[in-house]
Amino acid sequence: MIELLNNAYSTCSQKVRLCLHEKGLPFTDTQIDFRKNEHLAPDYLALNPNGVVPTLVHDGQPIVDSSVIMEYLDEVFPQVPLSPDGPVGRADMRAWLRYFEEVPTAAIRVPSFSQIFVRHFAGLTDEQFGAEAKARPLRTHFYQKMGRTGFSDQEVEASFNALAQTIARMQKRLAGDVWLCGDALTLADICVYPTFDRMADLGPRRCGRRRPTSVAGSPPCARGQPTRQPIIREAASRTVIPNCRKSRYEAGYLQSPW
Ligand SMILES: N[C@@H](CCC(=O)N[C@@H](CS)C(=O)NCC(=O)O)C(=O)O
Repeated sequence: MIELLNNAYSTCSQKVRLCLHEKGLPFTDTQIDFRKNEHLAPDYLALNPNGVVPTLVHDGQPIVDSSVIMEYLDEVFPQVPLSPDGPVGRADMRAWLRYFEEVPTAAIRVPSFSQIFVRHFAGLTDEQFGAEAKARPLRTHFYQKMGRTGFSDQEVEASFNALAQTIARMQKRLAGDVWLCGDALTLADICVYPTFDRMADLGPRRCGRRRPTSVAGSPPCARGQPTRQPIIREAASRTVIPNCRKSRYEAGYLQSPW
C-alpha cells in the first residue's frame, strides 16, 4: 500500500503526485494541513524529522524527500520507467535533479512566500512568528530571513536571476528536443515542472517587475508527446481549479493554505 502524506499547494508534493500518476500507481492521498502545523506534529516528525512534505509511506516504510521518493518509486515500480537506460544517462538525470533542488526549487520559494504565503503570518506577534520559525527543522533561517513582511526586493531579484539561469540551461539542453534526458519523459522533467507551474500561478503581476520572459511559455516537460500531456496536466492541476491557474489565488481557493 502506498500513502502519500502531502499538501495540495506544495510544489514538492506535486512532483511526487506527478510521478505516481505517470506510473499509474494508486495511492492514499493524506493531506497535511499547514494551517494546523500538522507537518510539525510529533507523529509526523517521527516519519519525517525534517518537518516538511511530502512523505511517502510504502508498506509501512516511510521514505522522505521528494526526489528520493521519485527515485524510490522508479526503482520499486519499474513497469513504467522514468529514468534513462544506462549509468551515464541516469547520472545525467540525477545531476539535473540535484541542480533543480539546489537552484530553482529554492529560488521559487522566495516569491511564493513573499507574495502569497507570508500574509498568513501577518497577524502574529514577533514572538509568535519567532516560535513558528524555530519550530521548523529545515526552515528556521528561511522564515527568520523572510520575517512577517516578506523578502527584500534584492532577494526576490536574486531568485528571479536563479530562475532565469535555470531556463537558459534548460533551453540549451533542450535545443528543440522535448525531454531533458534523452527521448522520453524522466524524473528530471517531472522535478522541474512544479516550479514552472508555480511561476504561472504567480503570474507577471505577482512576480514583480523583472520576470524572465521565457517563463511565459509552456513548461518544457509539458511540451512533450501528446499522450503524456493530459497526464501531466491532470496530475498537476488535480487539486486546483482546472483551467484557472492564474486566478486561483484570487478566487480564494488558496485563501488559507497555512
Ligand atoms: N527537500 C524536501 C523539501 C520539502 C519542502 O520544502 N516542502 C515544503 C512544501 S513544498 C514544506 O513542507 N514546507 C513546510 C514549511 O514551510 O513549514 C523535499 O523535496 O521533499
